Amino acid sequence: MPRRHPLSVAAVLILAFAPCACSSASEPLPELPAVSELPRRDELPDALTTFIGARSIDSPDAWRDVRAPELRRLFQHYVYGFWPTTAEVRSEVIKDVTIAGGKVRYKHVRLTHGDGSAPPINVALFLPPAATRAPPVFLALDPCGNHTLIADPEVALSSAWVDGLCPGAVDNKATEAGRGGRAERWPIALIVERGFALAAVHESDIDPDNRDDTSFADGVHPHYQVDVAPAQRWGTIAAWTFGVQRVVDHLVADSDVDGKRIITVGHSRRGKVALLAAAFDERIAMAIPHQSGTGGATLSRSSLGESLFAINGLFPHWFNDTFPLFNNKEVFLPVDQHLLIALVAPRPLLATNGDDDSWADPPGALRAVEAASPVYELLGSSGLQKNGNDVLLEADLSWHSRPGGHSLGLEDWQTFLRFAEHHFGAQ
Ligand code: GTR
Repeated sequence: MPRRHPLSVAAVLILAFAPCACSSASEPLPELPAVSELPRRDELPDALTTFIGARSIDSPDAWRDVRAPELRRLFQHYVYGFWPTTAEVRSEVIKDVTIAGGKVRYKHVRLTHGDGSAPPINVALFLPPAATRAPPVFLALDPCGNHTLIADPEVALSSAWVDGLCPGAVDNKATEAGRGGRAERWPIALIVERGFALAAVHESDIDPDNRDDTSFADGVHPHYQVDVAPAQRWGTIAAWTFGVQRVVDHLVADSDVDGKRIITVGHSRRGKVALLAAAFDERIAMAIPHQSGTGGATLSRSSLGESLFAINGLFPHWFNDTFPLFNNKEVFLPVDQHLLIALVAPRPLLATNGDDDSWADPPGALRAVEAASPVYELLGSSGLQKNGNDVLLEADLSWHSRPGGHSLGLEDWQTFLRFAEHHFGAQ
């Protein structure tokens, strides 16, 4: 029998708005040119020169006050779309028990947000059962539901839309047969044994990954009004980022985790979100985008891997309706992805890769972290550190590639934990 935690009484907590270094969706952007009027830039846009006025950025204050806000606006305007800056979040503890033979504490927290009309976000918090201090927490999206992360009947079965390829999926609904179906990607017992927590969220609670989103029909989109032109509306990656920020709203107020040591981690399309959320929200202390590829940690200007033409064609709902105008015209982008990495500086960031995962373009991600490093250095970090071709894993800004292809597994988590332990100390 699982042990019921003394705090298991359903408790509702209304979170105060935590200060958030988020973008403002309401600022007018009249000065940003149409895509057809942008200058060609064959080289990567320089991190330390402004787009407007070509001003040189030579101090941390100038970075924070001028260049970083400009970059966030450029990324929202030309790539991801604008999402709501804040929303009121209410947290309800649905269950708090120990599972996995007493090795893991599972706390199910349900978040409602905004006017309460949007679907709730179900957070599965997996915690060390006898922590003497609040643990750092990995925050991650998964496509198939929290019940697929560990085979335990205590974990709530998702009621949100699931892709037909998810374990146990029947007619795009989760079933009991899917329990633990993705457990090999999530070594929960190891994560908590090393003194970390994991906050997992089914991405469909925020926005189902389907093409309906081009009409903004499902997920969070119809529940929030963002006052921007249609071409700058938020796509699914921005919607997921908005949802991750609402989970951060909860985590910074939950005394069971260390709200000052939140790590966004994600694989592939969810790696894009792990990076974007950290770039826009300084409450996130570390980012580990894993095999995040195009629109993530690799360069749009890279000729390797997935092109903008491919990603915008296959996934028209991921970005805003301006980004496809750069298909085969990447050199006209006023930003590139090294600048999204730079927005995380000086917080630790590790871009992980697989040697055979050429679609996600590991060399392009290495070029991106190299080009972001001057911003880390400006902000007092040593940035990327190399010895010849070898990248020091433990540096504040790092890149790693292991043998193998496009996957998430135990070896990757060993790398994530090594990086996190180095920066946060063994727990
Ligand atoms: C691919 C897509 C990539 C990556 C990947 C994934 O098909 O082209 O950008 O996001 O899906 O999420 O697994």
